[in-house]
Amino acid sequence: QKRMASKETNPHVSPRMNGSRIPRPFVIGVAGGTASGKSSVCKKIMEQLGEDDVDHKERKVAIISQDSFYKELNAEEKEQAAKGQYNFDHPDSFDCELMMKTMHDIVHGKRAEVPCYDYITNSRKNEKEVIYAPDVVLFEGILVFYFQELRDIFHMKLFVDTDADTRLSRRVLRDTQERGRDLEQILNQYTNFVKPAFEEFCLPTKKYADVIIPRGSDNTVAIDLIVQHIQELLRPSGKRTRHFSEGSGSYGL
Ligand code: UZR
Ligand code: MG
Repeated sequence: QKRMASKETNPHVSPRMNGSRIPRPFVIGVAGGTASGKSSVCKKIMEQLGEDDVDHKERKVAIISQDSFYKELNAEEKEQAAKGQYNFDHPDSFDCELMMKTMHDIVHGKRAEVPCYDYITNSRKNEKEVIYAPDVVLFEGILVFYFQELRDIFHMKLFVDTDADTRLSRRVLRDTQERGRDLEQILNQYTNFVKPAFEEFCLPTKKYADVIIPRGSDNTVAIDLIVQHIQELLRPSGKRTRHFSEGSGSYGL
């Protein structure tokens, strides 16, 4: 009941032709190099958004990872991937069509299914995650600002800026502990693909960010400020209420 009532007064709803209202989520893009802390920043934002008041506790926040949209590999590519010779850091390794279709459904308040990705087998799992009309969507990934069409759907763009040595050491720990890789493979992949692709495709997209977060999830001041801003934008009433325009990242006063 309460949830319905809060939806009614949310600023991010736009009138539909037939008179009913479709709630549209506030969409945040979170980019940054590998192991920069994108997921942790998203988690902290999600937790803090739910802590404000009753309305916000009931607010649905979804985190979606761009990794979910890696292309399915053929047998030859799987073999390359197992040897650390497949470039997962290149924009071509993403299934852009599926990513755009899914995100398009989500921004229009429709139910969407997001594939689940398995880093051990480098392939999609059988199960899918169902995303049903959240209020806030955090979409994180190394190249979420690379594709213009995707960039344009974000209402807010964050870039997590963490030093390369910190990122590499975290990447080594994560890939050995969680992704079943050996050190030599990780380091080869890093030098051959991860680092050059970061410099060529990810770093240049920093200029599209509205906010750059140094040190990632350690930066509680930046995260607090961002959360406060989102809460203000989403507040049903108040002088700073804004209305988001349809299907685009821009919003007017
Ligand atoms: P984050 N990645 C894998 O290691 N295996 C896969 O099957 C798919 C992706 C890596 C990818 C990229 N690259 O650097 C990283 N490689 O996941 C992006 N090599 O994820 O932003 O969480 O580090
Ligand atoms: Mg990640």
